[in-house]
Amino acid sequence: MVVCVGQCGVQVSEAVWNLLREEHFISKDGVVGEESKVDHSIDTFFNESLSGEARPRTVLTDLDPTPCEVLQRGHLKNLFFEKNFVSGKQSSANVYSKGKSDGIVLMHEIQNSMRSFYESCDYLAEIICIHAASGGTGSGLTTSIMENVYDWSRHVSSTSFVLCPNEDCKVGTVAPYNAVMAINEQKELFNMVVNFDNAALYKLVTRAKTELIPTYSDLNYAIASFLSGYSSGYRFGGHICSSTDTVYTNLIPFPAMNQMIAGCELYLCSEIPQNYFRDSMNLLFDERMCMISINPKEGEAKILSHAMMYSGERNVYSLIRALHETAIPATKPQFTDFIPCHTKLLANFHGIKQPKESPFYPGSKNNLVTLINGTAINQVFNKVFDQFKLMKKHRAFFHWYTESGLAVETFDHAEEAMQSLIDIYSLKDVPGHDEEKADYSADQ
Ligand SMILES: Nc1nc2c(ncn2[C@@H]2O[C@H](COP(=O)(O)OP(=O)(O)OP(=O)(O)O)[C@@H](O)[C@H]2O)c(=O)[nH]1
Ligand SMILES: [Mg+2]
Repeated sequence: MVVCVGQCGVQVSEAVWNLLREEHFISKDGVVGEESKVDHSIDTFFNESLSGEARPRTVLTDLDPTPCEVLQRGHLKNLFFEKNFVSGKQSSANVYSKGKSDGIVLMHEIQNSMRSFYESCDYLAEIICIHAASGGTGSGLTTSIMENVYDWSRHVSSTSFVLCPNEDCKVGTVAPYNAVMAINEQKELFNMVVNFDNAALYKLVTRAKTELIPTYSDLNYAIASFLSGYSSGYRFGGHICSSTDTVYTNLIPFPAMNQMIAGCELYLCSEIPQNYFRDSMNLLFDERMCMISINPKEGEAKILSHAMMYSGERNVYSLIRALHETAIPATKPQFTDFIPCHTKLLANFHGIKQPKESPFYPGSKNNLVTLINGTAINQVFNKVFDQFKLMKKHRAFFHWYTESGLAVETFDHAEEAMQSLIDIYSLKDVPGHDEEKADYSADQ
C-alpha cells in the first residue's frame, strides 16, 4: 500500500502510479491488458474492482484540497476512485504541529481507507509512505497517521520515502523545524527511512540532458523509477528476489540506524553504455548516483551496509561477476570494520518501461537502484540541525507552533533526539563501539 501525504506526496504519486500502471499494462482507465494476466505481479500494488479493473492500492491525502483536486482532474482521473482521496479544507500553513492537530479531522477517513486496503488483500507486505519532511502536512500529518494506525500497522513493514529539505533549494524558513521533528518521530514509526532531496534529484535527471529545465513532475519520475526498482523484486520475482523484510534485515544493524541514502543508476546509463554492470559497480558509491545531496565516500564517511536492486534483461552471472571484479580501490568506499559482508544483492529480469510524460526519462532497459546505510547521511542531517538550533536559540517562529498546541519542551526533546541520531551516525554511540575501537577505525 502506498500512502502519499501533503502536496509533494500527492504529486509524486501521479508519477508513481503512471509508471506502475505502464509496467503492468494497465490503461489510464484501469483496464488490464492481456500481457498482465500471465502472472500475479499486478496484485502487489493494485486491487481488482468489482467490474474487473485495476485500482491503485493507495491513500492520497493533504490538508490543502488543491493537489488532490488537480490529480482528480488530470490524465489519471479514471484510474483512481473516491476511496483513494482524503483531503481537508486548508493547508497547515507550513506548521508541523498544525499538520498534526488539523489532521485529526481527517484521521477517521484516512484510517478507514487504509484499514479497508489492509483487509482486502491476502497479505499486506509493506506500507510505503511518500511525503516531504519540510512541509507542515508532510511532517505533521504523516506522523499522526502512523501513530493512529499503529495498532494494526506494527505487524506490517513500513518504509518512509521522504524528501528532505536542502539548503540549495530554499523551501521555507520553518522547514528545519518541521524536518527535525519529522526525522525524529518517523525514525521510530517506520522500519526504514529512504531519503531524497530535490537538489540531488535535479542534478541526477539533468545529467544527460543539460539543455532542458526539469519540472517537479520530472523529479517525481526519478522517485517513481526508484520505487519501481525497489519493488520489482517482490512484484515480478526473479533469480535473486527477496521480501522487504529481508532488505531490512540486511541493511539495518541497529534499530536506530534505519536511515538510507537512495541511489539510482538509470539516469547515468548514457554514460555507461558498454560494460553495463562493470561500470555500474564502479559508480555504486559515487555521489552522482545519490538521490540525496550526499557523497558517501567523502572524508571519513563509512558504509555500514548497502543493497543493490537490479531489474532488467541482463544475465545475473554478469552482475555477480562484475560485483567481484570491481572491488578496485579507486571506487571503493570505507566500510565499517564490524560488518564484514556489506552487500545485499537482489535481481530480477523484468524489462523496465519508459513513461512518455517525462522527457528526462532515459530509454534504458536496465534499472539499478541502491540503498546505502552510511555515516554520510550526517552531511544532510548536520545542515538541517544547525539551522534548527540557530532559530531555536532565539525561539524564532515558536508562536506558530505553540498556538497550534505544541509544548515548548517539544523543541528541546527534538533537539536531544536529533543530536543522538547524529551521534549514532557518527558511530560514537554504536553499541560496543568503545574508544579504542574508534581510534582503530580512524587509523585505517
Ligand atoms: N520533488 C518534488 N518536491 C516537491 C513537490 N511538491 C512540493 N515539493 C517540495 O516539498 C517541500 C514542501 O512540502 P509540501 O509537500 O509542499 O508541503 P505539504 O506537505 O503540503 O505541507 P504544507 O503545505 O506546509 O501544509 C518543498 O521542499 C518543495 O520543494 C513535488 O511535486 N515534487
Ligand atoms: Mg501543502
